[in-house]
Amino acid sequence: MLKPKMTPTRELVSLDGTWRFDLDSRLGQRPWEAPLDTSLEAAVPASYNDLFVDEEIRNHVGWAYYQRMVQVPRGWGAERIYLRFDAATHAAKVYVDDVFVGEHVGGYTPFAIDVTDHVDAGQPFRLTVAVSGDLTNETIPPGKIEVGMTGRQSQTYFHDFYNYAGLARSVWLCTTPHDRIEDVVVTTDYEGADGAVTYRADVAGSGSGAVRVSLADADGAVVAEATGASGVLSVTDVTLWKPGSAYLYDLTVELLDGDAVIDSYTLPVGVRTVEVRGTQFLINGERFYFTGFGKHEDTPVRGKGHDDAYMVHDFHLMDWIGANSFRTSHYPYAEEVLEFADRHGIVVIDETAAVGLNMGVVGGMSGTPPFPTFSEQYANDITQAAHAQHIRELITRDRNHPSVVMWCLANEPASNEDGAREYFEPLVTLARELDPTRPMAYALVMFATFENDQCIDLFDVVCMNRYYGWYVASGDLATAEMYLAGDIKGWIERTGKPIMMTEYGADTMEGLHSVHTQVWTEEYQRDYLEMNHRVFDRFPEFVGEQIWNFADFATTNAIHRVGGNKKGVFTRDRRPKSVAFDLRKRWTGLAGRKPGTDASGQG
Ligand code: BDP
Repeated sequence: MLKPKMTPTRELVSLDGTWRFDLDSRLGQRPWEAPLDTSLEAAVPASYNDLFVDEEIRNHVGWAYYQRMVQVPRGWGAERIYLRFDAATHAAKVYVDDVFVGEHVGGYTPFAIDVTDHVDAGQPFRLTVAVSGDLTNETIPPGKIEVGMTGRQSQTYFHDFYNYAGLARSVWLCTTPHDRIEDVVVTTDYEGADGAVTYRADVAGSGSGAVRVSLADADGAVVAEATGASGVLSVTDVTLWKPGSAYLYDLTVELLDGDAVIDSYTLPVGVRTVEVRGTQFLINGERFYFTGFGKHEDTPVRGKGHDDAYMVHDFHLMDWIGANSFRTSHYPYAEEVLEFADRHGIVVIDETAAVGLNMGVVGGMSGTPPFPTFSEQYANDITQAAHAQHIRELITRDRNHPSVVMWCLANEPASNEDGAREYFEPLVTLARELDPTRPMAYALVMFATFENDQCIDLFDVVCMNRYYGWYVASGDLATAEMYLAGDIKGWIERTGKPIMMTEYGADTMEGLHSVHTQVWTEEYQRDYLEMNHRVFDRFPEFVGEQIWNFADFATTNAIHRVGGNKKGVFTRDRRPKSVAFDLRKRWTGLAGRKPGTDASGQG
């Protein structure tokens, strides 16, 4: 799906700002048919939960209504007009005046609704959006709604981060011509100094126009041209997109009627390759070592609301500390984030919202599920279909980003349980059909061992989430070190695939110190990470380290969460804990090389 933007043939109006807001339980029947009877206003983009001082709103189960008036520009009479929601978490129903115009399920991918027949150029309309943050075993991510002793509904779920809901990303009113470019797909390759950009333009409307494409370099000079809805553009003396050294071309796709340009859209393109060969992860044929973090979209007050200021600051903190990559744990992030990574050469592991497909986590440290994860009761055919739809929407949104080097199809699923393989095999097939160029992974839960995991051979890279020295062997780093080394060795022997750590971390209360080995102190976070790194550096098959987490983040109420998850290297307001300075020493200057190795990857 193309991100809306201004082009010579397209316009858009931002609908961000404050909208009328209230909960379904406080509004009458069919609230979209009149101005919402409320004095509340919610900021868009932002999750609604932390905006107000109101527990009922914060923990609401059910629909919440957003509403505003929208003025359609008067020059739009001949255009196709659509609404574009960058995200509505987790489900939305949209009304124009009294009329229901469309809906979407899935909280982190965009959707568009054609409203050409419902609005008039030069006239205002009332836009109402109902948003639901509810999670059940048939949504991705899954959750459970229960009615407790008080008679109130409450939402539980199988991940620790707070289930923020609402219009957390921008909303737009946009135009395209009726005959239009609907989508563009590019893949890139190179041989020696010659680059190749393979493109396909999907056209919608009457279907009669011809397609013309041109590729311009960063100075705006056209370096290749072609006609036809698909083809290959050759780029002599290509400048590659590299981690830490981004270079983007601009691909302009035009739909023509004779000589007249009916539609025009420009897409940034980075030429690079990604490949897994043996135990190596290669970008442009060179061994790449991931340094960085699992992150969250999470800030005070906004919740999961996208914020350009935090985005820019987070990228600069990553640069300062020497991080060359991050994982979009545990859901697709705002498109602005991927565009920024494209422009600045940061490498992204792009993850679906499938977190919590694991009944084992309910069993605590025993990992014993109360009932099988892959069963009618929990992850069933409907869940799998929802997961497939998420994969479709993620890959079709993000496949043109050079920064994205791998898809992560799930976080910590019960890949050790029966039924996991049957559940995942068709999803991997689907993902590979949608994108045959990028490696696939899932982040492995600690209960899924090299002895009992049932899925790893379907995937390309072993991504381990491991907490030795925290949840296992808490406070005993000597024992933790032995467990960790044995675990990594086991995976190497079993798979012969590249291995990386996608999560390891220790909750740390900033300002807490001790001369003794004490969990939660800043010294323990340092010693814990040092121990992990000592082990990683022993294994040539090890291709990366992403610490859990970049910053502290909001969680549900839980007795082991003191004001949220505190495994951040930065606090929630982005102040460094002391370990940040140690990491900076380890990571800066590596330029994608494994610590202790030279440019050829030799130790
Ligand atoms: C892992 C999860 C992550 C949690 C982390 C933790 O993947 O979402 O936040 O544990 O407990 O299992 O800190």
